Amino acid sequence: MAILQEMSELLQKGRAKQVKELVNQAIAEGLSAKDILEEGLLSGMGIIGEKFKNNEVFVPEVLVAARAMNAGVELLKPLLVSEGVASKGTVVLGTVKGDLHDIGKNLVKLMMEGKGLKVVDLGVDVSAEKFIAAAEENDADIIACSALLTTTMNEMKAVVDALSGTAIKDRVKVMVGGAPVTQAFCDSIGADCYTEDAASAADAALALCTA
Ligand code: B1M
Repeated sequence: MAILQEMSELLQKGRAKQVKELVNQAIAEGLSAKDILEEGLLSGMGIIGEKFKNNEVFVPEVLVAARAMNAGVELLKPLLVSEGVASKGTVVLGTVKGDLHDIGKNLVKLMMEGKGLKVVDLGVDVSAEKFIAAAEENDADIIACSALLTTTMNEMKAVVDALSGTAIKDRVKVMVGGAPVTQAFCDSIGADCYTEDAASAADAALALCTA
């Protein structure tokens, strides 16, 4: 459908105002919210995510594309609820206790939302107890922890340890990431999944939720 292709292309260029106009036009033409979301907005965000992963675009381009996506999604939200488009899974996301860096975490959120996942963003300086409580409250599939400091990355072990003592331990996976985090660190603390960047985190989260 030409209008959805155009929407995807405008989103990739970060043209929020034009994306909103096209979303309104598509709704007026009777397209379903699900098709507008998946074939227009998420398709554009998916292409940006791939380009980001391959270093073809950088943080500023991702942020403007994400803003355009959010503008479009806002218009669709009421329709999506009434059409009953199910979320593909729920992720509780935050930057770990003692750590205030949130730019990467926010990108992870945008990319995950771009994959159709519901993200409960706990913000920064999130304790292990808060991660667990939010996962229980929101019936989450994944707890996703970001850390940018070598002094705070060990908080991720606290999250894994706290989860192991709960009733939800078998159905909730722990994902970890952030500049100092590595696959070896992930393995050493018993977390379920490490990814290097936001786009890979979104791919991995979707795979975990739909496995
Ligand atoms: Co801070 N800082 N900072 N800082 N800061 C770093 C991280 C540092 C490497 C700078 C340096 O010394 N070269 C250094 C850490 C050293 C270390 O521990 N090894 C550092 C330090 C020391 C500090 C303070 C201690 C400085 C001080 O006060 N003396 C202090 C700590 C405050 C605290 O958190 N308690 C501090 C403060 C700050 C600011 C507040 C000024 C600001 C943060 C603003 C904000 O986030 N709102 C800041 C910034 C901006 C940085 C740098 C310059 C940039 C970080 C960033 O946003 N990068 C950083 C140096 C650097 O990285 N070049 C630095 C862009 C972002 C897109 O990348 O967050 O890595 P990143 O996210 C990536 C991946 O890591 C991944 O995806 C993203 C991209 O796709 N990813 C995940 C992230 N989370 C993921 C989760 C996943 C998967 C992937 O799954 C769940």
